[in-house]
Amino acid sequence: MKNVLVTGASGGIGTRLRVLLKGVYPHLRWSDLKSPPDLAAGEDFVRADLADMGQVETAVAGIDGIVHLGGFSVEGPWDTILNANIIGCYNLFEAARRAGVKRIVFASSNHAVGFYPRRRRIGTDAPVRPDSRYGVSKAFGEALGALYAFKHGLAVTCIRIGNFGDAPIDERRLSIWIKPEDLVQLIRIGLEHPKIRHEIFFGTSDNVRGWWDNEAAFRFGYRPQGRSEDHRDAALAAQAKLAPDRIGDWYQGGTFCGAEYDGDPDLSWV
Ligand code: 15L
Repeated sequence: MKNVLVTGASGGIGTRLRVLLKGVYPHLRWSDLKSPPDLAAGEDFVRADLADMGQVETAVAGIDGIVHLGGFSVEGPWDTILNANIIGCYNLFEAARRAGVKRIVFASSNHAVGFYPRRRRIGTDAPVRPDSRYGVSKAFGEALGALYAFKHGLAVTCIRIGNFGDAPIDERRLSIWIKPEDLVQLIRIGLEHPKIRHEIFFGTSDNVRGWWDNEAAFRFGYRPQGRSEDHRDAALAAQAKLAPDRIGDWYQGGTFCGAEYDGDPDLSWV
């Protein structure tokens, strides 16, 4: 990979990647709706609204591989999700195909499967169970990725990111936390491994409380370095300050599941 585009450059993960990916690829281009405030001279930035195909085409021109972080990163109104995450994701894949881009790493989310109870361990072969319109948009991106991989020959890697940060911030995040460097490892597998067609990985570190079987990622050489248990006391102390959430505490997706919930009050059989 010579020319790599990262969308969502101004978001939390994008901001961190601007540091962690420095020097990894000969040419990095960054894109977002608004320019990062600390953009350095010489950094290649293209402003693009993902909902505008023309702007996306400009952003992907001359690019070999894309890390697609762009879009709306939490639950939102349907119009917002539709434009940023559904139309935006379609525009990105379609513009990439037209431009001859070879690889896409798609930032999916744990919220594509958030409605599995925490007592269940799931692999990437479990059917999606989105916990929000946002989660549905991530399942859509994974499906779109499969279409472009198998029909058009792109190499697509979908990373169901758990919670990205320097440390897990509560009990749920002890199960789903990913250390920034571990996410970089997964992204690099997606951009560089010779045997990728369409893969789904869980974006999680080495968490003994994890709910996910990440065998697919391990097969491609992923060796996470972060261990959430090293941060257990601080995370549990933070958890103790949170109010109980009957639905959110039961399901893997947490508060995304409890929000707007008017489903079955009996959780014992799910
Ligand atoms: C996500 O997908 C979000 O982008 C992030 O803001 C967190 O809410 C994370 O999931 C999480 O589940 O902790």
